[in-house]
Amino acid sequence: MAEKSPVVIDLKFGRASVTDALRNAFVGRDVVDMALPENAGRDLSGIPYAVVWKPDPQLFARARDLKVIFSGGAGVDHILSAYELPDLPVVRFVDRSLTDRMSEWVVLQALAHLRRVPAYAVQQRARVWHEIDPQPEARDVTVGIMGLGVLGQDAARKLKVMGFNVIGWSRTAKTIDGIETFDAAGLDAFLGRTDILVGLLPLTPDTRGIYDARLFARLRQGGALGKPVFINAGRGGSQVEADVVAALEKGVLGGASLDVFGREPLSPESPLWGMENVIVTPHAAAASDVRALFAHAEEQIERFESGMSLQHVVDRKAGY
Ligand code: NDP
Ligand code: OXD
Repeated sequence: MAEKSPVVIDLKFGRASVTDALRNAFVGRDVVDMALPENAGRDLSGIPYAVVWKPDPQLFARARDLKVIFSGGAGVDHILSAYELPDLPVVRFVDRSLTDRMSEWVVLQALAHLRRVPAYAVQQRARVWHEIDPQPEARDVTVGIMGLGVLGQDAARKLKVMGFNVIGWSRTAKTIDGIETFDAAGLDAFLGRTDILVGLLPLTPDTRGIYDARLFARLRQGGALGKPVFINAGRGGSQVEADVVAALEKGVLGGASLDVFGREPLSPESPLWGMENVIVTPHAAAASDVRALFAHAEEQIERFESGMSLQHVVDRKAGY
């Protein structure tokens, strides 16, 4: 019998990464891994902690003595919008490695569109040697980030290092060195200045469908890239996919990089796969490092058990 309180995990991640991370995690605690067949019908009462990513809908009813729920990712829409959750603290995953990898993806996509990577890829397939003109610099282009939380702020700083002019928009006003920011009321002004729009918003009732035709029409036309570009790694539910396709077809958008989709995996029928100015990645911008996730949960459990406050607790009313 372990001397510390047990943990239940229900993580729809790659199995190998979970098994590997469990070897050195939660020392002194029993871990009930719901992916193992022998735990299917197990009594989950008396377990105070759950670490979950897209868990079984029955989990929260079965684990009725939970005290804290840990999200396996930075986003919490996978549980807040899909389950009748008990009124417990939900802690989201905030992690250096996840943040760094998201910023790598965002900077990569912004540079790819700046340096015409999709167009050169087409030329390469056709064995065409042709230098595309003009070649704007990062400093000629304004990247506007929607969502200035942990991920948005880090991406903003790293885009700035690459030379982009960076502005940002969030629900509440922010002060970030070297970056002009806009609050909710400043959306029009923000969009009118944006050449590359980066979506790093959580999915909530307020942000569902926010990237739609009306929004794309308000982005700056005729900037250094000619037409605006849309990059989204927040959540697919925030984009109206038909509007993204239409905006690309009509030339309201000049290109897009999409990591997230309303329905994942993206349907093989989606026109987005075949569009030459679109880069699609399979919700891979910043996957959770499972070892880091367990270390974060352990740290928060230690805090909780020693009477300190939990960190990164979700505001259930705001939805993130
Ligand atoms: P945070 O909670 O730290 O930041 C969220 C930001 O969005 C805040 O600036 C917040 O404003 C802003 N925001 C929320 N609602 C609104 C609104 N209605 N209007 C304007 N701004 C709003 O989250 P993170 O930065 O850690 O993560 C952001 C999202 O990235 C996650 O929720 C997840 O969906 C996604 N993600 C995607 C991954 C991938 O691999 N594709 C990996 C990890 C995360 P304010 O500052 O005023 O509160
Ligand atoms: C997350 C994600 O929310 O990977 O962490 O989408």
